Amino acid sequence: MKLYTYFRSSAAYRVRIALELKGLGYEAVPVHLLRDGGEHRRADYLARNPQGLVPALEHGGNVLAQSLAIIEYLDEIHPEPPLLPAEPLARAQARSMALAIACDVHPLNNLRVLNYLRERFGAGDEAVRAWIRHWIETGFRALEEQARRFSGDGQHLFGSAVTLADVCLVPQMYNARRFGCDLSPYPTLCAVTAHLESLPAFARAAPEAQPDAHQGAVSSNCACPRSDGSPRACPSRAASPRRSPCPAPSGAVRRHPRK
Ligand SMILES: N[C@@H](CCC(=O)N[C@@H](CS)C(=O)NCC(=O)O)C(=O)O
Repeated sequence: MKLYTYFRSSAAYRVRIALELKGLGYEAVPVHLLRDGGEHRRADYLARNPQGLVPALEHGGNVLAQSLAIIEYLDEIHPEPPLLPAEPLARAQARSMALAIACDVHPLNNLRVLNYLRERFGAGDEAVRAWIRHWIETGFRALEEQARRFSGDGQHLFGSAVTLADVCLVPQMYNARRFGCDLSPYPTLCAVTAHLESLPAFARAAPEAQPDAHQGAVSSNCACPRSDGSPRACPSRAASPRRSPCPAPSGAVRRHPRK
């Protein structure tokens, strides 16, 4: 199995988590989203994956795009541990939480969307950061309420075992920290994330644990480049230690350094 991945891609991060949870070995093929205008736009990558985004999974000579389709495929061919509950309503609830992140939050903050805001509408750095935070916080408000209702143990978004919803939450929380969201209104999401990040499978899938996180100067810059694709100096290094997403004990909000 080959996974076309970028260390900071949250969609690729989801698939890495699923592969790790299932104990599936894979070859990681890095696709740099910033270098040379984006390796995902090159003809050889588009020939494999016409959608032109990461991740893509190559398996048995076939290439699959879309992280959730890939994860459900993995779940079907390697059912243990299951990433969706067995009961139909529970499955739908877990999917609903996953989709709230994958469909309603993440796409709005994708690189090509941010670039379009800059190029077409002249948005500057602060406007782009405000946009990112707005959509993450809007999504998290609803998700926090759903987590309060559906978490079985305060350690998982739905029920008491890892589901697709958790697989989507951790990468989105990573982005929320990167972009300086105030996470204090989301204590349930913070507690769930803290638990999940303590699990070895999630730790192995984390951006800072990926070989391409350490390849060259460009990769240590933010995946929120200038519109010409050139890297921007970023105060948060790619390999920055994982930090708790929760407010500091004093009640002061712990923020990711602003870019
Ligand atoms: N819905 C897709 C989203 C994939 C996606 O947006 N990937 C991002 C990285 S997280 C990407 O390749 N962005 C490149 C760009 O926007 O130009 C999935 O879940 O796989």
